[in-house]
Amino acid sequence: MDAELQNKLKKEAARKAASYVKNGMVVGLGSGSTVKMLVDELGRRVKEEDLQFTGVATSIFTAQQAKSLGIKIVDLDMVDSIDLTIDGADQVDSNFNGIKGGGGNLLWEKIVAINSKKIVWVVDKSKVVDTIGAFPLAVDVIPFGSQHVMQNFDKAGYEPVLRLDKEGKPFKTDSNNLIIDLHLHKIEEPTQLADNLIQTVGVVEHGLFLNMVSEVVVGKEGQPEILVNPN
Ligand code: ABF
Repeated sequence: MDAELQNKLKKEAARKAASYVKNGMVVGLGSGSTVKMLVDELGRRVKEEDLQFTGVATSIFTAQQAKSLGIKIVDLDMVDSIDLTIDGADQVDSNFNGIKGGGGNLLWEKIVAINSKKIVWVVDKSKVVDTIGAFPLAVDVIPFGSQHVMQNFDKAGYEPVLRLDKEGKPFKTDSNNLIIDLHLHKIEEPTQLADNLIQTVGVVEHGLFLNMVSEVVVGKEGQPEILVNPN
């Protein structure tokens, strides 16, 4: 899919999801380029429709973007719960299992997600797959002892790669952690893998979001398609 079409489909999904936000809501705002379009649309609604809601951001970038558009942003610990979280995803399968973390924000994204009553993902159709795994699986690890975690993953056959930033230095998350990307190609047993990863000492969180999402808004030619999780 060419970049222009992909952006068009992302924007349509983002616009559709933005319509879910109502006055008075506490809304989790995800990360990534699709959510960037969502936040732009919410900012337009704040300005033109006087939409009033409270945002909880899943990244420093999202918080800064939202504030610059006049959206009220508070820390997660300032709210009892989140009514609706809208986030992006790198892949999602028919069991509503997803891979997130391509942007390195999976830790805050998952913390916000587990404190949300409803989770909606906005994706373009290229993200919807039969089996997740072709997209590298991000794992958030603390720097202390991370080389030993890498060796552990290597022995397990996960093909780990330490994520680097644009200057070739180890990428740092908003919590100053590191990201190890696993190249698994196909993840047939995501629950087992998630258990293995989270039990690895030094791992803070991983990018498997299993059966957490309530709805997926899929940008495709014509109207966006809404996939509703029956579970
Ligand atoms: C974020 O959105 C990440 O979890 C995920 O990697 C990213 C997808 O980005 P994009 O919308 O740019 O494809 O939530």
